[in-house]
Amino acid sequence: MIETIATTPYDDQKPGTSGLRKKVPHFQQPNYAANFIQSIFDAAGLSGGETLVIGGDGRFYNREVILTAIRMAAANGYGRVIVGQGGLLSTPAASNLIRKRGASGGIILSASHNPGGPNGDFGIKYNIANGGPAPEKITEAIFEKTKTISRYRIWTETPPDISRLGEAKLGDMVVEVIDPVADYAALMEQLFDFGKIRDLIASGFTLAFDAMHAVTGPYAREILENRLGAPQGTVRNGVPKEDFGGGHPDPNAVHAAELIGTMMGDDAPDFGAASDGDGDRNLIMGRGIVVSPSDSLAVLAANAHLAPGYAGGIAGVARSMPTSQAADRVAEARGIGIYETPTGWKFFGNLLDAGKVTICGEESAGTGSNHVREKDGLWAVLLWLNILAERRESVKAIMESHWAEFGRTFYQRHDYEEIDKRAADGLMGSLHDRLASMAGQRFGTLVVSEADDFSYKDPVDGSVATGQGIRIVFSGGSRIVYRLSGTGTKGATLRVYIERYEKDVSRHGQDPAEALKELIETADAIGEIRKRTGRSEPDVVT
Ligand code: G16
Repeated sequence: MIETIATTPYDDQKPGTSGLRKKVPHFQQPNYAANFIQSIFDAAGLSGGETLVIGGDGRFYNREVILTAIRMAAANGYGRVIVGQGGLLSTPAASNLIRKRGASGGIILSASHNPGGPNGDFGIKYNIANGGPAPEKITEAIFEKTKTISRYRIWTETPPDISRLGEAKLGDMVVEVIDPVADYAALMEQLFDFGKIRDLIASGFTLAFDAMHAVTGPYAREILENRLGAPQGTVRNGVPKEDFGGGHPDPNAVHAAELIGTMMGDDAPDFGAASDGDGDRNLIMGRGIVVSPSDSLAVLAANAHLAPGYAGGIAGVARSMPTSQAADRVAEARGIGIYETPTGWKFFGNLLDAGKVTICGEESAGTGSNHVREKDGLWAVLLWLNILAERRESVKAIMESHWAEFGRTFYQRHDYEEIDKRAADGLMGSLHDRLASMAGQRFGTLVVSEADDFSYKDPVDGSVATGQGIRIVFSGGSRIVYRLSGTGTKGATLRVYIERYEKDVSRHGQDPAEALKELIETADAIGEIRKRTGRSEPDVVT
């Protein structure tokens, strides 16, 4: 039976870079999740009988919200919900299912790489029929609905058991519980030469994958161990846990330090990788080398044709603005399109749908292609493995020859986490005020050639996004970018992105910190970071 429950609005349900993210206790306030889900359904313009995909990364509170979402879907006229067994679906697997099954959308419960548990983070994201994150005009419409919501609809009966595969009914709606891995693994087999990768592994090539107790564990075990023949134990931390084993499922230098340590050791495997909470991010490493996400995007763009799914070449590449320009150099050399978008995978959707680009990537450890409409951690791992299986060179050798051909773009991102929100806004506001007078200013050997606040006009639908980060470009092409994160749940996080291009091969071996020293000092001088935030060091450098 449909029940209509009276509710009152919350004023803080504006989706950020990737959906609504808050602390678990915040989501546990009365009707907080239900208000947001009803607002999604109200903004979606349903005509009845649609299919909805529902899944999440298995974090604490996942199951409760999934059961609520199923009951609300039944009461709002959906004809079918497709749910991952136990409520699990990685973000790319959900994107694939939405596309494959012709769903009108999907609800993905995740706070990505943020920590989980009763006091950790939680999130709700809505994806549209192309499988990708809802674009801004839809997230804005959802936000508008949250401001005036006065009731939500929910089915009174309990939904079927989501831990058992199969179909059952809730009212008129079918609840279909599926194996979360099967369709995704089948898609990967279509894109990559599993036979060649199997041969590589059988020849003694060694690898380690850290699933960080998050959602990719079952996917990586099935694909890497069962289908590609990597020995059991290749996948570490492979059982998803509600609190990610107390860790922070972010594949970066701080939180994947153990695997990075292994990869830098004498008996390191040939290849190492890690993924995040919901399986859309990736970290790629070789023996003695960590590949920066911006470089990984460039290498994948230059070598994708070696995998069967991209044998015809790629149409173009897109990267978020703060991502280094390494991929631009590949695109220029190959005569293919290159697009610079704001941060957020949602900005790639139109370019992918229109066939303007095949591969996209972001400095925030995300790469993906037109196979789905999300970034995809295991996809990146498999494309790297397919390239390694074809080239039979080490990761380090591949990076060195890439830099020799295209030049090296030294790159770092400095994160200042949980800083005072007012100090962060003051810092950005002051930069903004000084933009007009910036060109021509000299800082040591660096001269500012242009400075702006990045805005983007979507070439497909003409929509405009403004205020997407302060860009300071120096003559010679070096850049400093300042942005506030849109995914944090406490205070503000300032991200400072720093890059410098180096053509001279004899200088490619430098330590990035050394190669970027002058720019790093200049970033503090221009941004007045120390003075305004009281911080002398970033919390994380990636
Ligand atoms: C999300 C978005 C990405 C974005 C990243 C970082 O990733 O999907 O497009 O690059 O956040 O955003 P910010 O710099 O605003 O924190 P995820 O993996 O958290 O969903």
